[in-house]
Amino acid sequence: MPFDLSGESRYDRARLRQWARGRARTAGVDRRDLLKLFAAGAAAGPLGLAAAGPAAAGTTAAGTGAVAAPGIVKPVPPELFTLRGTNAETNFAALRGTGHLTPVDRFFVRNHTSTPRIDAREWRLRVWGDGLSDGPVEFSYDRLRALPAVERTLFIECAGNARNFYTTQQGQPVAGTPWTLGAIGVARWRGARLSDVLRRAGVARTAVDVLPRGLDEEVVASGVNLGRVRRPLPVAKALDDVILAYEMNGEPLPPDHGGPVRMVVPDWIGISSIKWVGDIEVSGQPLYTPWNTDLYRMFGPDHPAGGGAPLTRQTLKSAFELELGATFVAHRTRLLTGRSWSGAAPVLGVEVSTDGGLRWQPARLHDTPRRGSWVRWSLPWTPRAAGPTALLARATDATGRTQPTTAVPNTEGYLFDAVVRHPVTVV
Ligand SMILES: Nc1nc2c(c(=O)[nH]1)N[C@H]1C(S)=C(S)[C@@H](COP(=O)(O)O)O[C@H]1N2
Ligand SMILES: [Mo]
Repeated sequence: MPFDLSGESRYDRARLRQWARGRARTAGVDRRDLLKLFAAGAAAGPLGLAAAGPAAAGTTAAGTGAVAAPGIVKPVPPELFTLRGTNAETNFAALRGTGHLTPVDRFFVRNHTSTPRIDAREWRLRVWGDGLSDGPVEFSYDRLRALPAVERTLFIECAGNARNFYTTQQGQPVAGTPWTLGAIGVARWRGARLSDVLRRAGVARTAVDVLPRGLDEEVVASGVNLGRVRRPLPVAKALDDVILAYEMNGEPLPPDHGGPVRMVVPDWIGISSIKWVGDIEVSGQPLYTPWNTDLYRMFGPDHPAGGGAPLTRQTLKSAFELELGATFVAHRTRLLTGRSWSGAAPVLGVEVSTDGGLRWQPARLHDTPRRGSWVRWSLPWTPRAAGPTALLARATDATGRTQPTTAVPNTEGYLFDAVVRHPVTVV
């Protein structure tokens, strides 16, 4: 093990106070190093993570014509994906005509390093820590599959999805992968309940945090080793609705999406859903890693000094199944289609504007609104005048929240929720 996480727990109370004073070490990373990286990293992305991987250019596998991104196993052809460093963003236009679920061949991939190949027969999940009543417990793949299975349709969405619109639409520079709207996918996940695993492992009443950790490579950002990807979950969420998934859309979980087993944390930002999970620490003290301290919190003038609380739920968004800059022919009717989703509640209504936001019409919904998933919608449009215009879609969820015109900025560009102005040209 690269560093001793039990040490983290032991010293955590002290570190919590140190943290407030800016002196804590977190999982082997000196906070001063993180802050230095932060200062240097605005262009490179949070902690330079976006720049840590190989160059963005894909390589063509000889003879197949299929493009493989660095570190991604499945083909990521340009008609389905836009490559961004070690990541592949789903082209929303490629979802047109597909069903409610995102097919695996077009589900976005967000890798801090690269996809590891893990044999299910050798895979083990170790559950350990001072938040268990007894010693560590190990689960094999077969033992996990023998537990009662649950199946749910849920989105996984990166906290930075739509980050690029802070810049292109609001003129704000932000750090991180410049996703447009395609860092989201909806799948049918099947797996064991994390609560069943934790109960069998003997979670104690004193447990407060549950820290799953990935088996992918340690993340090195600008020379600082952040360790393996890991982010604590409060025990209340861990015992509520979290799934240890081994199937995606009816198939064994593919390597790029965390196979053989990943966490799926309903409604929460994508980083919570740790892929290739290899161990879970159950702790009696709050845990800190770079992923809940300097990353995935809101920083900037509109947020509390020292940053907001660690991000949990996703926000509200809408996307057209259309390329940015698509061309329409005047007086010819076309069906505009798209999807809207919210981390807070089912989406109850979607309005569309085809004149840059002056007038709005209700779109027709094609799915029963459900928590944790998106709704597909459509509206026919017959453009009249030639020239450039913007298409807008605005969702309202069951909490009554509607997408705003502008999103409150934060330095790392998380949780963009504003209505996106989708540029098109009528000819
Ligand atoms: N082990 C591990 N888990 C991980 C990541 C990672 O790089 N390593 N990336 C996280 C992030 S930031 C997101 S948005 C989701 C993406 O899931 P996907 O690649 O299946 O779409 O996985 C999360 N889980
Ligand atoms: Mo993410």
